[in-house]
Amino acid sequence: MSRLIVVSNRVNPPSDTGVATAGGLAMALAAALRDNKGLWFGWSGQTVEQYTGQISMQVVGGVTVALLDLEAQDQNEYYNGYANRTLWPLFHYRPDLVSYERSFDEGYARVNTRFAETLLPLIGPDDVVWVQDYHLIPLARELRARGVKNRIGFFLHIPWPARRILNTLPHHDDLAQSLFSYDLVGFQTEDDVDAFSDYIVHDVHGVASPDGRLDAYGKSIRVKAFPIGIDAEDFAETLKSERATLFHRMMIKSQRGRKMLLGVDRLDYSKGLEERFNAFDTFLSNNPEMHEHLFLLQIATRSRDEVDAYQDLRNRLDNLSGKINGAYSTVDWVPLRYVNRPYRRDELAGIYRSADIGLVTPLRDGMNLVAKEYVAAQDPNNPGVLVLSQFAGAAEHMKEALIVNPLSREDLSEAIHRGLSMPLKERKRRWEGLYDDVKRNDVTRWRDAYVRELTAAVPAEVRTGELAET
Ligand code: ADQ
Repeated sequence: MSRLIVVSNRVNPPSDTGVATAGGLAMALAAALRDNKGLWFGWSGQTVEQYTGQISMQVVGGVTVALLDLEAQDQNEYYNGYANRTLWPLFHYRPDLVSYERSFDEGYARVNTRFAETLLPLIGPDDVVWVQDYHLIPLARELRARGVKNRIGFFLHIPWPARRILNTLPHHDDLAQSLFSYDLVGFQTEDDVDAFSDYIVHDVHGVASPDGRLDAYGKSIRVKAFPIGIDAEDFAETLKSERATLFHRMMIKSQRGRKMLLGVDRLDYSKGLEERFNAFDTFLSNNPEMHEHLFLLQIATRSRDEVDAYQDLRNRLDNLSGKINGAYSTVDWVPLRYVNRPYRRDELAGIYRSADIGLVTPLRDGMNLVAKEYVAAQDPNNPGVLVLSQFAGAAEHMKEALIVNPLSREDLSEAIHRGLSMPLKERKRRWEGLYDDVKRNDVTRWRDAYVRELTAAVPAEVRTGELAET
C-alpha cells in the first residue's frame, strides 16, 4: 500500500492536548497521515548555528513527523526573504511591496535543496509525496534531480497571479518551469488555474488541453482546482463545547443589545483591514442614526512581525482605529473594538455565532476559511449575514453572500447597511445555501479528492516518454 508523505514549510499536527488551537487543515492532513501511517516532513521552526542536515523524528498526536532545523541565514533569505517578502506580496497582487534580492533567491534554492536531500532517504518506492504551498515550489525538481520517480503533487494555498504580475519577478520562467516536475498541480480556484494556464500558453507557448493537462518544457502535467474547506463536522462539535458557549454568552452580554460586525484575520495587508476600517468610517459618517446601535469587533492577530510591511501596516491600523474611535465614541459607546491577541478555535466559534455580520473583505485571498467558519457557526433560526470580497477565492462558490468590492468604501458601507436591515427570511435563505456548500465541500473532501487524483496520476516518467514519442 502506498504511504502518504506531506511536506510543508511548518509541521503542526494537533497534539493530544492542543486540538483546540489546531486549524482544520492541520487536522485533516494529520487524519490522513494517521490513517495510512504516513509522514509529515518540514522545518522545525528552529534555527541552529551550523546546518547539519539531521532530522528529528517524533510521533505527535499519532502522526509521525520528521523535522529539519535550518540556519538563521536560511530563515532570513528563504522564509522572511523569498517566501514572505517576494512571493507572498507578488502572488497577492502587490508588486509595490515586493522586495527582491539575489540572496533571497539563493536562500530559497538552498533550502529547497536541503529539504530534498534530507527527505530523499525517507521516500519508499510506493510512497506518494504531497508538497504544500509557495515555500516549496521547486522541491519536486530537486527530488527528480536525485532520481525520485514517485508521484509528487503540489497544492498552492494562495492565489496564482495574472501573468503580467508574474512577469515582474526576475526568473519567473524558472519558477513556472519547476512546477512541471510535479504530476499534479492543485490550485484553490478555477481563476488560479486559468491564470497559470494563461502564463504557460502565452509566455511559454505551451499547450492547454480541455481535460486539464498542460504541456510545456517537454513535459506534461495535470492542473486542477481543489477548493479547500473547513472541517465542518468538527466545527459543529466545537461550537457545542463549554468554552464556545461561554464565549457566545459573554459576547451577547457585552453587546448590550447592539449589533455586532465581526472581522477575524491575520494582521496581513492582503486581508484589506485598512480598507475595512475606512469603509466603517464611511458607514458611520453616512448613517449617524445608527451610532450607538452597533460596533465592529476586529480581531487581527499579529503575524510576520520581522517583515517591515507588516510593522508599517500595524502602525497605520493603530492610527486609524484611534482616529475612528476618537471621532465617534461617546462616554457609553466605542464603535471599533480592535484586538490583536489570538483566540482559540472554540473561543472564536462562540464569537462568530454572536456576530450579526461577518466581514470578510480581503484584497486577495487564496480561499479564506474565516468566511466558511463564520457560516458554520451561525444559528440556523437567526443567522447572520456574510459580506464577502469578490477577490477571495471563496467568492467563486459562496454566491449567497453579499459580494463586495473591498476597494470601494461606498460599496462596503452599503453592504453593511443592507446586511443590518436584511429580513430574517432572506438571511435564512442565503445562509442555507452557504451552509450547504460549507458542509459538502469540507476539508476532508478536498484532501480525499486531491490524494485520489494524485494517486491515479500517470507517473512523470511514462508521460514524458509518451511526449517524446509524439
Ligand atoms: P491564511 O492567510 O492564514 O491561510 P485564512 O484561510 O483566512 O487565511 O485562515 C486560516 C485559519 O486561521 C482559519 O482557520 C482562522 O480561524 C484562523 N485565523 C485567522 N485569523 C485568526 C485570528 N485573528 N485569531 C485566531 N485564528 C485566526 C492561507 C491562505 C488562505 C487559505 C488558507 C487555507 O492565505 O487563502 O484559505 O491558507 O488554504
